[in-house]
Amino acid sequence: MPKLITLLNGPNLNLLGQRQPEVYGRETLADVVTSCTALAGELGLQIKALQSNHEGQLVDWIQAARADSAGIIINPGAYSHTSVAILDALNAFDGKVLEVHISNIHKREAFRHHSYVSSRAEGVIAGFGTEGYLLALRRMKTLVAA
Ligand code: CA2
Repeated sequence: MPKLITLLNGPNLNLLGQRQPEVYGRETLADVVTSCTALAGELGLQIKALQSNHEGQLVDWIQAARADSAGIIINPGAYSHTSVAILDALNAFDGKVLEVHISNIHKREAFRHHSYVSSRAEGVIAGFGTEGYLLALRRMKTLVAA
C-alpha cells in the first residue's frame, strides 16, 4: 500500500490562478493537485488533497490525518501567521510535516515573517511558486521512507 500524504491548503488558496498572478502565479489549485498527484504516483505515494477557508475544518482534517497519513504538506495561508489551533493540531500528529508558501513570506510585509506552523515543520519552502509543492513532495518521500 502506498503511504498516504495529506496535502492541505488554507484560506483563499482556492483562488489560485484567478487573481494576483504576479504574487501567486497562473496555476490553479486544481493544476497543483493534478501535478502533485502525478508526481506522487511516480514516487509511490498517494495524495489526499483538501482545501478550506475555515480554521476549524483544517484542524479537523489534521486530526483525521492521525489515522491514515504518514505526512502532511500544508500551506496554511494566512492562518500560518495567526493560528495556534493549527499548530496544536499538528503537534498532535505523529507523522512528518512540511510547510509550503508559494510566495517568499520573508520578502513581504513583516506580519507574514512569522509562522506558528514552522516550529512544528520538518522543513519550510517559501518563494518557489507552486513548484514548492512538488519539491515538498519529493522531500516528503525521503522523510517517510526513513
Ligand atoms: O505564499 C503563500 O503561499 C501564502 O501562504 C499565501 C497566503 C498568505 O496569506 C500567506 O502570507 C502566504 C494567501 C493565499 C491567498 O491566495 C490567493 C491566491 C490567488 C488570489 C488571491 C489569493
